[in-house]
Amino acid sequence: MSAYDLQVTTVADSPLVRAARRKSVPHTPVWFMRQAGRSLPEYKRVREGIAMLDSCMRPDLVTEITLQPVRRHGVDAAIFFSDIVVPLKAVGVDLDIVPGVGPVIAEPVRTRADVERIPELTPDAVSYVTEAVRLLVAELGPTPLIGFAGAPFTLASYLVEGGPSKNHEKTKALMHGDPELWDALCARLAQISGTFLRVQAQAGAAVVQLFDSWVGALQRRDYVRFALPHSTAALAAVADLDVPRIHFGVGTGELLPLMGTAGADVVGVDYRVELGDAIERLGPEYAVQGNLDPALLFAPWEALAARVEDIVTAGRAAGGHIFNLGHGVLPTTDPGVLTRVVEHVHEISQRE
Ligand code: 1CP
Repeated sequence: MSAYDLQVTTVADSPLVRAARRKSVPHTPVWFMRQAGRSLPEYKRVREGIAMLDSCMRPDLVTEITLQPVRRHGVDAAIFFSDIVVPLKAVGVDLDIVPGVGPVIAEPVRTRADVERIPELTPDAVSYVTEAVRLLVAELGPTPLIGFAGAPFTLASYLVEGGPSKNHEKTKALMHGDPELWDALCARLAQISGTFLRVQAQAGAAVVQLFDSWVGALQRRDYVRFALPHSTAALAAVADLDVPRIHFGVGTGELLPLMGTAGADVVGVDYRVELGDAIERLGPEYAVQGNLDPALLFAPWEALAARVEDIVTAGRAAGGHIFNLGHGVLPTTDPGVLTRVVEHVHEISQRE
């Protein structure tokens, strides 16, 4: 721990929040998407016999699981343990998270009547989220908590396809076949995601991230017409709160500057784009987050360390850089390697 770390007494002054605001930092802040979960033996122990969605509704368990990677790795942020489909479950959509598969929807959404059956989200419906965030903020002290939600396109893909999809064909058929119905669905999803973000921010989350994981499946013009307005609406739900907004998707090299215009302070970059190229495409008004290939955590340390150094160096060209993976931690990752990456990022970014 450096002298600076000892002085950090508020979340607003933490390296993560400062980087998101493009202010100077004592070291490059680092956290990992999907840092809680199956790569950790302590996670597997506490989850034993408890279904994923049930665990998300238990504030004691959510608090413990969210804290596990912070204790173990010394990351610069916690991410709230939940899932992008939790608010859909909360409004009454019949869905389950099937181990090894992901979210599965009992009755996929394909008609106007299906869309009209999805109610708006009210904060009362996710009171367990408010409770868990409050518990966490008290435990975390100056370490910021990141709240999150799924973006309308990605949520719509699960709802329309009925589960995880490679090609998003039913989603695209609906989008192009009945744009009005598509907009009605996504407007409702933007309300749900926006409220979910707002609940977390009002309970004390210091930063929010909107995940549009699968939006890289769209061409630019389709992104502009069918996804961007709805992501903008979701992020606007927290615009009046003092929380920096991170926006991330996979395979979004073509979309990065557009994603910034959705209302992001920080644009998450996936590992398929060189970080320096992403920074050039985005320009100086955004901070960036990323973008180590999660599969490189399986490479020999020398190769991995060299790539970590390249990313830290490239990140200096941005107004703010938050080190992360270019997508989530893979389940078979050695957690010891993650800890070593955190230490390495901190060490090399302090050496100025
Ligand atoms: O540390 C953390 O980040 C944990 C919290 C977290 C987050 C941020 C979970 C727990 N899910 C998510 C977000 C999430 N969920 C996203 C966006 C991030 C990303 O792109 O990875 C997406 C697309 C989902 C949907 C989802 N939920 C999937 C992917 C399925 C697909 O389409 O390929 C899966 C496997 C889940 C289940 C899930 N969510 C979280 C966990 C720990 C699990 C596994 C639970 C289990 O199987 O018991």
